Amino acid sequence: MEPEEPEAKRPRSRSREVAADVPATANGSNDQADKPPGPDCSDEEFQDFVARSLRSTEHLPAEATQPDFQGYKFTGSVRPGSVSPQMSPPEGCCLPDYALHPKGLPRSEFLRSRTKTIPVLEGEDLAKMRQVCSLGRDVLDLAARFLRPGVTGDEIDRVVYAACCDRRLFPSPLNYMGFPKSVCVSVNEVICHGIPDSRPLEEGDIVNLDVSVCFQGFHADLNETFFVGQCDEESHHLVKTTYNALKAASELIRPGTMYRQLGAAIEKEASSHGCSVVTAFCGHGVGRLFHGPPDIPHFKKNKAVGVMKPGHVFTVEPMLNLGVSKERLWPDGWTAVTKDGKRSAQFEHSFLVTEDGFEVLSARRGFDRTSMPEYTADFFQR
Ligand SMILES: [Co+2]
Repeated sequence: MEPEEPEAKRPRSRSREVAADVPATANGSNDQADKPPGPDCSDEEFQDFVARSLRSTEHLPAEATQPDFQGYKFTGSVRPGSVSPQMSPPEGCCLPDYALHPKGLPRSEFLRSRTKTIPVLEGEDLAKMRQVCSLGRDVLDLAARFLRPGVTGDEIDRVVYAACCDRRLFPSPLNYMGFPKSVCVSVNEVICHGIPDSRPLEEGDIVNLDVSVCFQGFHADLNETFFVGQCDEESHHLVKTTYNALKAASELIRPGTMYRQLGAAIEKEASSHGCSVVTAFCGHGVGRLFHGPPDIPHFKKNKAVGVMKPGHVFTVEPMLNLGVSKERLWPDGWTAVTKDGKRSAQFEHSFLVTEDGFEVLSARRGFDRTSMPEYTADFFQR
């Protein structure tokens, strides 16, 4: 990954105006800078934060784009809304190489993944990795607090963007391989990579928020699936099983475990509860690269290479479906949906391999980091 892009090379951006409404974080010039509203702030502070997030981007050009879905046969009931224009990178953060690339190509990933060597993080690098994961957790929790019926994906995206600006984070999905937004919002039958758009969340939806952020050259990656109001029993079953599949895999993380072993634990949990596992998307190494080695498939009998060693950092992010495991891609080139239109859920953590087990780098604040807590629907109820 290329470090900081020289200021002069940056395009004069809309976010310069956006930033005017966001507390300055440079040189401690603003008291708020050190303490942007966190996920546990008071209701009043939170409302202020949301209002500021939405206000700071409302002057963006109104014209929105919609890829051509004419004649497309949808597999389920979710329909795309319109997608507002892409934001410029937040000011003052360290940009990954794809941030300003015309097609968002991550050259560093192409170069380094050829070696297949899994980096070992220690010392200052590991400290930065811990820090970015905890900041990523704050961003996810802030966005999750905002969820309710009527909120649109686009509004969630603006809240995530503002939370990143406050913390001098680059939202990793922004322009990655051309992705238009700062977060993935995947509703119901959308498996992953849903583009935030004008569709309002509805009572009974399940929604996955996949937050990835970059701080001082290190990426964090985590996601959770939430219940919007009252959801049906099947959805509760799916979300719980998916969480437990990630937890089952986590229990194998320690030095000496082969990366290919995780898939069997996930698939066992899924199939014993009548769910299927998506095979098209994998967990991955994370750190200086948003996506690096190793690949971590979530299904049994996979051929993943590598053995866990202390200092390895990677994601596990199983996607489970109520119906078949196969997916289809929307004509927008991103949105992956289930082939039969039935619902899909996902959970993801960034894990560090320690001397005798693992640390959940993206754990919720106040929870033990050496194991995942037992599933509680309340965690995810909105
Ligand atoms: Co990931």
